[in-house]
Amino acid sequence: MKEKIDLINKRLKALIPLSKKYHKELFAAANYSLQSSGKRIRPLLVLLTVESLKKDITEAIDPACAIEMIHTYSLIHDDLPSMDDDDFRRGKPSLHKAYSEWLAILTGDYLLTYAFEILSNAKKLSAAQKIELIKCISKYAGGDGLIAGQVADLSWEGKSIDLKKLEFMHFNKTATLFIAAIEFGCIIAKAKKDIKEKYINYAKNFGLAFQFFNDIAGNKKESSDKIHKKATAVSMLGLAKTKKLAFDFQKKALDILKSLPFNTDELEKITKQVSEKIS
Ligand code: GRG
Repeated sequence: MKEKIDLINKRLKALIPLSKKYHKELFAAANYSLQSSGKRIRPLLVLLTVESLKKDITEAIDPACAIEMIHTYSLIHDDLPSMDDDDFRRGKPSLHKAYSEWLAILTGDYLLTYAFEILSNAKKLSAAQKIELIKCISKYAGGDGLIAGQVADLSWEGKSIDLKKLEFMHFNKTATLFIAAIEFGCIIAKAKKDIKEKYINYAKNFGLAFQFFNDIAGNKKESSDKIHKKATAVSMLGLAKTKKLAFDFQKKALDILKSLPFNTDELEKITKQVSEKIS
């Protein structure tokens, strides 16, 4: 997996070269956020899906970077004072702290827009595949996807919510980009409809497991969720029930992988990794 992370990091760097133009700080800021200690789970999922479907990953690298840019934009905007107001991200000052609030907003806007440019220019993919990729990410990152999750998260802050609302938030804030990443892999590898459906179901379960494990890890420290009195799985269900649900979703994801007629060892590995620190 390390080789693939290196490929992603190298390409991310190449896609945003440092600039000497009047607005060079935009590109410096984008690099500041992108070249950090992110785990690169979503771009890895694109590459690992393509590889499991026995296709060359070369043409998947740019679409994988596009997803990482969209994820990074969402983190930059999430950290803003008007949203979660977080001073640190990926082990260093968040972008609005290191630069300025206005530049953080514009850098997020740039990464989101640039992701679509990268998808429309992706080499070796047909026009039909590029349209499919753009349709897919527009849906999962859009108003009924990632942004819906963020609206729910902010508007329900400090309020008591039911489990249905928590699931809505988790699904949209987290599972959507996991689904988009894995669907990207299926589109690039031209997977058949029934196979694609199985991969998407795997992604949904993995994404939900990831968010539940994230809530468990966040519960240990003075997290932003606690400061903002946000409902989390742990605050609503307690630690034991949250752990059970997290491991149930992870098991379902792993069972789906096992049912696929491909070598999914690497996807299995990454699915198991997310619970390594949870006992
Ligand atoms: C601003 C539209 C918009 C959305 C923001 C990303 C997000 C939605 C909120 C951040 C807070 C949060 C806990 C979101 C759930 C998704 C999640 C766990 C993000 C962190 O993903 P990792 O752990 O991060 O993969 P790295 O830094 O490793 O890439």
